[in-house]
Amino acid sequence: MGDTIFGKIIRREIPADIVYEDDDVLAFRDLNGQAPVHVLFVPKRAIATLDAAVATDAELLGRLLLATAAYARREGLAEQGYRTVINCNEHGGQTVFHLHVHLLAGRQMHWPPG
Ligand code: DGP
Repeated sequence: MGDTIFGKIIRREIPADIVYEDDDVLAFRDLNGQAPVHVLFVPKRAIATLDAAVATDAELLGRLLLATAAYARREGLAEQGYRTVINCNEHGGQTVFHLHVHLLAGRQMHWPPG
């Protein structure tokens, strides 16, 4: 799998506004924020898309989601609520092929999305 801009952020080769890090996950603010809070949660070990994930990725994917939820709780976002999004491939709107969870919060979300 080719490297992406998120690989460069993980290796600190380009700057990002990092808000959370543990052994498996890095989180930083989206460059093109769509809500008052828009943070990307990225596994340090790259998986290109959700479609490319396999059974041996289950623990990493679990850690990724739990890190996202714990961050939202710590930041006081959980009670009012938030949205998490994983875009997959072209119709999903994925543009960076290093799987990531968008955490969007701080305003009312609407459904269905456009
Ligand atoms: P997606 O479309 O789901 O692949 O989301 C990719 C997101 O990544 C998009 O919302 C914009 C964001 N993004 C792209 N390049 C950079 C970057 O260099 N830095 C940061 N912080 N975010 C980026």
